[in-house]
Amino acid sequence: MESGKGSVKAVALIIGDNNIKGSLQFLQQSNVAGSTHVSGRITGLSPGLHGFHIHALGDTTNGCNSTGPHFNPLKKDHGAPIDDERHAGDLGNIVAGPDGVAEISIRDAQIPLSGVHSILGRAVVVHADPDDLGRGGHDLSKTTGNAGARVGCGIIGLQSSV
Ligand SMILES: *[C@@H]1O[C@H](CO)[C@@H](O)[C@H](O)[C@H]1NC(C)=O
Ligand SMILES: [Cu+2]
Ligand SMILES: [Zn+2]
Repeated sequence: MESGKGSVKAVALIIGDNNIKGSLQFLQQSNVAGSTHVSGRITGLSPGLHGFHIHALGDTTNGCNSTGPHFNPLKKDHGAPIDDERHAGDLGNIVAGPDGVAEISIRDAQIPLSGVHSILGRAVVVHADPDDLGRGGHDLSKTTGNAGARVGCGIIGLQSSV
């Protein structure tokens, strides 16, 4: 893919429980105003849906548990990617097949790689359970989507744009 002048690229290596690992690429293209494309794959997951978010901190001193809450610069409630009421970091769910592999391709307008709401230096986190997208009626639905344990994560770092 042509990255183009003025685009910004980032990468996150996912490491997690058991054999969970992966590599994600982030691309913000100068000619696609206000959106970032996230692509890649994560392996070693249990089959099915897994909550997938940008968390506020790039701190893995206590594994994925120290990456803080969902990235939420606009002080909103948790929701689905398509909702107005959502955390910027709410990317919904990824789905792993029977082989435990999730292929990821997400385009989202609230996760820029530049500017005051940049996600650079923060963490991408994959959870044990499905994100209920704020609709589950659980105590945690409006804060975390009740997505359970943090089974894998990686820090989003700047990559060469060349
Ligand atoms: C992270 O928190 C979970 C509870 O949500 C706990 O089971 C797990 O042991 C913690 N991991 C680390 C590395 O502290
Ligand atoms: Cu999360
Ligand atoms: Zn959230």
